Amino acid sequence: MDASNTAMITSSSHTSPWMFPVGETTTVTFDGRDESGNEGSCSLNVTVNTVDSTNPFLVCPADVNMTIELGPTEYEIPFLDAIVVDLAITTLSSSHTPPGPFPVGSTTVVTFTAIDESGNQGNCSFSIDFNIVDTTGPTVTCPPSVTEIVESTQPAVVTFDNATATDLSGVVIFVSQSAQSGGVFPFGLSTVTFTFQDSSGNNGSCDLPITVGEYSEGGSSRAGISPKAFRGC
Ligand SMILES: [Ca+2]
Ligand SMILES: [Ca+2]
Repeated sequence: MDASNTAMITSSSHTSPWMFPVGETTTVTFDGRDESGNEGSCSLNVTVNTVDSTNPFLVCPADVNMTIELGPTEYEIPFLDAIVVDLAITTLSSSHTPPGPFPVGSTTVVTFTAIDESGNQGNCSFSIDFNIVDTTGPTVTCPPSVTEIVESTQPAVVTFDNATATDLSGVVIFVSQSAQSGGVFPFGLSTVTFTFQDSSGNNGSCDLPITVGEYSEGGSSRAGISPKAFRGC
């Protein structure tokens, strides 16, 4: 505008509204002329600056709840990185690195953290749990096999030790044995079965061979027992 108050814009480098580029400075120029034909111009710089105040958005892997057999104290679990959404470049870190290993007896919470160039932070977490099952029966150890020598093909009283059992659960319950020590066993080969159970109801057993036999003619001593000299097997 000039002293005549009748100046007008004759042209401009940009018109309103104008889409200015982000992060750059653009010079806008206006040309004008008054009623006397005097021309003039002016310019201004337009700079569009961006502000990022939005936290990164993260999508974590799904929670892990894996069923495993009783035994291991830790287990390896592979998993993918979280998905990060942000308009700026972000850096991603995590509290744990796959595949672990991760402890079986407790819950592990894995947290991913993303930070954008403006320092805005976002995070997400997922958990790793193990559902422990015991499907394995106790390990049962039978006492040494027993051979009882008799003079004829008659039953014999046989004694033997008890079986022992172990289980990873730490609990073994005696269930049964098919014959008792000190009982009478028939001539020939018998089997005593010992059965134990763990706290999850799984059974384990062992079979104890009991042999009642006699020397055949020619057998002279217990130490001399052989398949050929000993009858009853
Ligand atoms: Ca951001
Ligand atoms: Ca078991």
